[in-house]
Amino acid sequence: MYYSVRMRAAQGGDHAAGGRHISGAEQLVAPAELTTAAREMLERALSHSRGSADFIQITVETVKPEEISTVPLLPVRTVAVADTAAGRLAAQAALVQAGVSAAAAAKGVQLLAALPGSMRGAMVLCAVSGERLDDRGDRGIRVSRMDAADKGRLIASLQEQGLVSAHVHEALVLAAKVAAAPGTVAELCWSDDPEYTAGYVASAGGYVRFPHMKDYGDPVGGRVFFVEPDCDLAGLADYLERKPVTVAAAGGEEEQ
Ligand code: WAQ
Ligand code: MG
Repeated sequence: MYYSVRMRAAQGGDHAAGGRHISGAEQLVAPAELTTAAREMLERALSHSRGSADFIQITVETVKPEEISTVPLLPVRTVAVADTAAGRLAAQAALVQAGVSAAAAAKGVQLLAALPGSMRGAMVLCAVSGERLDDRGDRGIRVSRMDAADKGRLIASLQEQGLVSAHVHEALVLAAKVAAAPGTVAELCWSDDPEYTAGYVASAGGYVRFPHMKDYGDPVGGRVFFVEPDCDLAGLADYLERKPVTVAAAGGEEEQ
């Protein structure tokens, strides 16, 4: 048996009552890891650089092993960019490379850049027209019920590549689930943590990091999922929010 452990934290009350998003996290853990996972999420919510949370919700649910499917880990590449403007341009090029139209790629960057505050989930845009397709407002779609099949090994292999921040392995897990989803073409993300300026473009072809996607100190980040024009949005949301997924290196022998 496994547990899905999820956390969301806000300032000024519950997100649903207009609270400002502070932090969120999701893991799939074995029973022996449950209390540690929940404690670490609580600690993260209470000591976040985005501010102090006055609403924290931690949800724990059982997941049957037979419900969990495995998706491939994406290869990681970092593209050096001089500053935010260069990072956002390079990200647009990577989106086009992944199959998003130039207009939709530009629209995605513009929409994230223009956000007045961070959403707690992602917006969904048509990869051809750039039109926003979801009706979730600033809630967006929050991907959940996913984790690395072998977190220790993933973290160790990222460390070998000089990538030590938890942001990277958490984002890689999320991006792998999104890239494997039916109807997605690519994803664009940059962090909402004011001190973390990196972002990425991911698709089934890989995870491309850009060290500067926003200026240091900027607390607004977000995610855009670009989807095929005929994408079944309800099916996509159900998969992203509800389907338990572990992420494993292709050819890896991670235990389930
Ligand atoms: N599902 C959908 N959207 C999410 C989720 C989720 N589970 N978690 C976060 N978001 C959205 C939400 O709008 C946040 O404001 C935004 O993404 C940023 O979230 O390779 O740290 O957790 O160096 O701040 C990327 C680069 C780091 C990592 C991403 O995102 C690297 C990051 P954060
Ligand atoms: Mg954050």
